[in-house]
Amino acid sequence: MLIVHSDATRDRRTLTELFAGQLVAPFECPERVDYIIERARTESIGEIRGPDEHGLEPVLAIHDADYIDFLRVAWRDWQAAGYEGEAIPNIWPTRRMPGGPIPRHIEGRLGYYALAGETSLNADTFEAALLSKDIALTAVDQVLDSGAPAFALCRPPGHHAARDQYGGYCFINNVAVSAQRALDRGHQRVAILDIDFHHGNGTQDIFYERSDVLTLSLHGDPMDEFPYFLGFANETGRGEGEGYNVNYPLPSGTDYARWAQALDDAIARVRDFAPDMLIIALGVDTFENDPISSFTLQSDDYLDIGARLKRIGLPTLFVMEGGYAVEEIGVNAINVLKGFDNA
Ligand code: OKS
Ligand code: ZN
Repeated sequence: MLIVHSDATRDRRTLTELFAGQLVAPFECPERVDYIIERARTESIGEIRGPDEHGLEPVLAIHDADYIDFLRVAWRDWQAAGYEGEAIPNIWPTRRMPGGPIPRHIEGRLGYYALAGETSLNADTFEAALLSKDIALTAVDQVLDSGAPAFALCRPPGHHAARDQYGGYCFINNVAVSAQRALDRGHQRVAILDIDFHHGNGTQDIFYERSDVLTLSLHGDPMDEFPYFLGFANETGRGEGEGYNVNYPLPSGTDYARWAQALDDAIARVRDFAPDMLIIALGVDTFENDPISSFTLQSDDYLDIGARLKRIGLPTLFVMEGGYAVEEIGVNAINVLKGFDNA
């Protein structure tokens, strides 16, 4: 399978994540990609190529222009305010004060555009987000041109990013931008199946009122897990999109037997939809040793996941999302691709 990768993903290295009341070294770190690419080489998964620049047009087909402008200038404005740490939001337009204008001050704008507070911005963030979407777009173009599967080794991830919000380590929604690209290049229907431990809230929200993109997500029950405020089973789409969003919230401790039942149900829904292309939001934070998640999948289970996805029989794009058991992330992510290729 073709892998799209860039060493320049290493250039996003924030120093801080707000976690458990402390600033810690971010879980979403450059070494994640090192382990995956090293494993891809050892296992001879296939050609590894760099991304092509795709510009902003495919991004603006999904994200609001004012949001992208904010990402472009956020670090400059944060520094201009005299702040010395990395940029972290600390106030939000919550239930009791929604509806006002977008603030002028960077502190207010951070809260306006952030959906959560763990993710720091620094001088490298915007470029890193652009590189990540170019990796995804290069990979989706390959699938569209060849029909063969591809893996976009994106970093930072994307599935929490909404049309005008960042958070959960995500800035540009790589799977959403890729799905829209496929539609703009002539596809009628695309399915996005999110198997990351966390609910793909951004992806759901972006396509919630549309019937040309079926969104499905298997994830930790938002009653107990990030992003807490979206991802429930009764969220099935709205208007034209009614019936085109499917959530599988699963309890803490979910093992592979239970998880795979949900996967098989999701696969049946994908088949019924009969899309032209399948996009997998591939997180491996479902792994038993993941430091911030609570499912118990084991490394061999990822081979079986890949095999089940292959049997759907669709042109398939894999896009990297989460996974923080860094030393095992290479084995787990590459096992999905191996399982797919060998089925
Ligand atoms: C708050 C938890 C932050 C979790 C961010 C989730 C990142 C991820 N301490 N999304 O798929 O992996
Ligand atoms: Zn995740």
